[in-house]
Amino acid sequence: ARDPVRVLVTGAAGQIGYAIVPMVARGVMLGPDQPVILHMLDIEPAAEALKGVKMELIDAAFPLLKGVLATTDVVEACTGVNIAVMVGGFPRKEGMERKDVMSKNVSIYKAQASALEKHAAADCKVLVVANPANTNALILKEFAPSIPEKNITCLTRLDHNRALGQISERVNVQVSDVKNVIIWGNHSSTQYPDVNHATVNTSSGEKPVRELVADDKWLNGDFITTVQQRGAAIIKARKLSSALSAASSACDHIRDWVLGTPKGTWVSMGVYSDGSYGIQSGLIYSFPVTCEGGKWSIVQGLKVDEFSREKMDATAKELMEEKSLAYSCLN
Ligand code: NAX
Repeated sequence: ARDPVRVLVTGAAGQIGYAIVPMVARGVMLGPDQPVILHMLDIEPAAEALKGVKMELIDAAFPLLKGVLATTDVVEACTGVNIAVMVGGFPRKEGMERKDVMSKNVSIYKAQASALEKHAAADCKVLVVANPANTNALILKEFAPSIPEKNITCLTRLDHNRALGQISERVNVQVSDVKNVIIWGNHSSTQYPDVNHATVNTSSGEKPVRELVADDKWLNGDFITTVQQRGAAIIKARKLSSALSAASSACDHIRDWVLGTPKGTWVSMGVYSDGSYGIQSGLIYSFPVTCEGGKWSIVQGLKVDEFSREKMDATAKELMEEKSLAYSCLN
């Protein structure tokens, strides 16, 4: 039998936490043959609720779940973990300044970076979900210098999946027949959902989305804003933010990273920039990536038109601003 993989979920008593832990325990993240041990971290005010989640995990009798740790101790939570899904963070509350929210998250991610660096497994893969996701991941990377930068990523797969969903609804095809959309940049409303290389699998072969939709006004307008604003639309409808789709996409992100992307398909991941596509190196920026053998690589050589260039640079600019804001919080 395989050794269990230890999966850390921070903010595990929250909404996304409650949605993702059963997925991990059922093998949605790492496959149906991979046993797991869950490490759940939350903060003191949520300690009771976290205990309740642990009770439910035990009650669900998941065959793959070989152990559950529920703790408010960061060191205990991080010890020996192979995968870290960072969902915990400080949410923006009404009337709060951007800088105050940033400052809270910078101190959380700085502390958790050190705990991961000291106590996680050497090859630990990190996915930051909590907002501002790209910048929290950047802080984590800066304060965990011994974790390879390739192992620190943030979630834009939800945006990617939202874009696939919009195309599938519009063209009236199965979502699994749509592929190779791209989310460029920040997981924020400046992200650029790009369909220029996306295709749909039809009975007469693969067709470009641009050819099938044949409505540039929609593709360059409402499609983009719908994907960018989808989070807000869900909050408006549900009075709560998206949790099941975020949890599911986080599983997709880790699964593809660990087990690989299908041939001919790429996905979007927030990863540190090596300067590809002229994006300032060191930023955590969402790129199209393929994964193989537990490693991602940025898809190279895609044509970028002027419309795309402008949008890719605008979201990079926002990330540079977030980076300076985050650094100003460190002093
Ligand atoms: P909740 O407020 O329901 O849960 C957050 C949990 O984190 C709470 O239980 C809280 O006690 C805990 N927490 C706070 N500080 C912590 C710390 N220092 N260590 C450990 N746990 C801590 O929020 P939820 O709806 O679950 O969303 C979680 C995060 O995901 C938010 O930051 C949210 O903005 C972000 N999202 C990111 C998405 C993405 O695609 N990247 C999409 C969904 C979501 O909006």
